[in-house]
Order: sequence, then C-alpha cells, then structure tokens
Amino acid sequence: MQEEPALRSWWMPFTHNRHFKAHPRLIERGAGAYYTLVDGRRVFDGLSGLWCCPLGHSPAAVVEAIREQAGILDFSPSFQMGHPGAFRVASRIAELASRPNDRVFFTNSGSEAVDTALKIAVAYHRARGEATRTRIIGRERAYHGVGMGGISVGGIPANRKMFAPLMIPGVDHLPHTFDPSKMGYSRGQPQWGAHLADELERIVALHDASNIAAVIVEPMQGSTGVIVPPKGYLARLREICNKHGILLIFDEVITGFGRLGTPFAADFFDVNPDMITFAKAVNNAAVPLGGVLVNESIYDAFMSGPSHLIEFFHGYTYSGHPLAIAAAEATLEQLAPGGDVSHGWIAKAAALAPVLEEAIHSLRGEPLVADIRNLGLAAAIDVTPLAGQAGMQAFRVFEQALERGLYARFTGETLALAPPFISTPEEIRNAVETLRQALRAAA
Ligand code: PXG
Repeated sequence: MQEEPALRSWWMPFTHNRHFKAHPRLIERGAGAYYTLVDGRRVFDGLSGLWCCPLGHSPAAVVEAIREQAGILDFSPSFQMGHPGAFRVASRIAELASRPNDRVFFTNSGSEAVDTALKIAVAYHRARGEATRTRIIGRERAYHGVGMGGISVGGIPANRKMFAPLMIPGVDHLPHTFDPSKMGYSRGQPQWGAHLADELERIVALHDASNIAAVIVEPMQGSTGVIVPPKGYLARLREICNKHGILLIFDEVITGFGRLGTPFAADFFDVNPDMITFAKAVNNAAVPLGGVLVNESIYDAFMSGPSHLIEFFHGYTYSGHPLAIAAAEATLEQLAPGGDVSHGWIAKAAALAPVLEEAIHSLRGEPLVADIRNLGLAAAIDVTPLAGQAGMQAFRVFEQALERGLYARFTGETLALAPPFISTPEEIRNAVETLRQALRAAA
C-alpha cells in the first residue's frame, strides 16, 4: 500500500494508519452541520465530529468567546490560583445538572475525567475510614476512554488485551445489556433486560460490599454502538449501590449536555448518580475540556485536616483552561439560554429525536441491515459481517456514505449517527436516505 509521504509523521489515533495514508480522507473546514474536504466536497457531519459538536462547527458565539478570551487571559494557573470564569462555569454546569451543590473538577478529556472519578471514589472511602473499599465495577462493551483506569473498567477487548499487565487490579465487569434476540429493532429503551442489573448483587456477594468502591457505567453506551439501557435497569443499579454503600458513577462523556434531549442522561432516566463524568459537548469541543460532577457529601469527606493543606492530590496543568472555559460559557448559553432548558438547542435536540427515530427505523429490511437502535439524537445500525473480514462491512458502508456526502461513524459491524442539534429535520432524513443508498451500494 503506497502511503503519501506528507502523511508519514502523524501516528493517528484509533485509525488504520496504513490504509488511511494510502487513501486519505482530509477535512479542510467546518461550518454549521457540514465539513468541507480538501477536494472541495461538502459532507454532512452525521456524528457531530466525534459526538462532541452539538452546535455544529465554528458557531459564531463560541468562536468570538475564544477569540476574546485569548486576548484577555490566555492561561491561568489552577494550582493555588484561579480565574473567575472557571468558577462561573462550574456553577453553571452544576445548575444545568440540577445538582446545585455539586462540585466540578475540571480535566481536559473524557479519559482524564474517568480516571479522576475513579481516584475520587477510592480516596473518598479511605477518607471516611473505609479503606478496604477499593474495587471498581465496570461493564462489558463499555468505553471509558484510554487512561489506565478507563481501559481497566472498560469492556472493549481490543482496547484492553495489549495492555493487560498495566491495568488496575480489583476490577469486575457487569454483563452488557445487548441481546438482539430479545430487543431487536428497539425504538428507544428495550423492555427486556432490567434483571441484568441483579448481576451486581452476585459480584457484591463474591467480594463483599466492604471491598467495593464504585460502579461506573455509561447510562447509554455510545462508542460500542448505541446500546440503550433496558427499562428499569439503571434504577436497579442505583438501588443495589445504595443498599451496599457503593458509589454510582455515570460516564456522560457522550450523553452529557443534551444528546438525549435532556441536560444529562441522569435527567432522562431519572436516576441520580454520585458522580457524573463529562467532556465533549460541554464546550462544543472547540478546546479540550472535561470534568467530573461530584456530589457534596463526597467533596465534604475530603475537607478535613488543616485548611492550609491540599485536600486532593490530583489535577492537570490545563484544568479549567481559560480558552476552554470561555468556549464552555458560550456553548452553555446556546444549549440552555440563561440556564433555561425549555428553549435553546437541548430542547431542539429533544424535538429532533423522533425525526431520527422514524427515519432510521425505515432502514429495516434494507440490504445488510441486522439491527437498528436509537435514543435521543443518537442511532446505530448493525450490518451483517463480511465472511472472514471482521469490521470490513461497516467500513464499506461508511466509504459509500462519505462518497455520497455523509460522514457517519463506523466501528466493528456498527454504523452510528449522532447529528448536530442544529440539524434540520430535512437534513436528518437526508442523512438516513444517504445511508440507505450506501447500504444498497455496499451490498
Ligand atoms: N467516556 C466515554 C463514555 C466516551 O464515550 C471517553 C470516556 C473518553 O473521552 P476522551 O475525551 O478521552 O476521548 C469517551 C470517548 C466513537 C468515539 O466514535 C467515542 C469516543 C471518542 C472517540 C470516538 O464512538 N468517546
């Protein structure tokens, strides 16, 4: 395969580097819900970048906020110093989550948010005198980023197997909740599967609750292909965690800030976790930013000892970076103006969700289609694998779609759509029609 020499140096993340560098797909610009490729082709951004640009690309308010901030305060140390914006945005995020007493710890990515939350969980129990509570429970098929903590609690074999000796000890995994024979072609939440939460009781019985710190789950699994939690499943997890004094962490890196049509998935499912990790849409991904919402009683457990001493030995040079914070302030104002979720782009996402549901399920019966799922403004289709070539079929459909002006996500045998909240109903229907043509062409 002949690689283009100019593309040699960048070792690209989660990419087939040799294939890409022989057949590059290069984006030059983004505006609104569209990318323009270097050859001038305009492509609808069917995945909001990587699930992270709900306002589309370069929205004026966000661009202006970053521009202005860069000229006022480019960087501010966050160890033993602070800047007003980070405090304002932290309160605003807590308010949006209807968790006004929560504290917000800023990171630069979802991976860092996850590892931060796991550290807080273990340190919290220790601070309270329950130092044996160290085990963490994740879930099969989970994606929690690529930090050592995140891959340990994550459940995607390819992300784990090469790094087995580096993983944190004391981790168990709940079973994933996807069973196409019980929930094929579900619209929204499947009816079947709440009982799978009871597996947590089995793991607790095995280790004893006194050894378990936390359970971490994506309320809706995004990366692994829009795996929607069965009705009642998350509430059951919450119940079992409460019963045993185990913290529940929702990883909302994808679901946070409106993807399900509510500020957080915790709102959508009406389940209250102890911590929420976020990133991506918090500032429309214009500058890297992530964080953890932490409930007040956890925070309070750290606030002991002499007040001139550091309470939590953790943080990043760029925690609360002024440019990221400026982008967040502008983004949050677009998503929920003045903190009001009933108008703004989160409300628009809620209104678009049924349009995506109708459209995506119309692909049932098209060639290659093996399953279709959706929730909020996210949807996925599974395609039948090409014999002996795992992952090839979805890639072929992806290529056909891109050829026809649609960028979707392919991973394994799944294609995912998560369009920007600023999409029109027409654009969403067109994206699905493009996918239909791509499926027919690939078949
Ligand atoms: N947790 C969850 C639930 C995620 O989805 C991360 C943590 C890690 O975030 P960072 O910012 O460290 O990448 C993620 C990231 C995809 C896709 O196409 C998903 C993610 C990233 C890139 C691609 O499914 N999720």
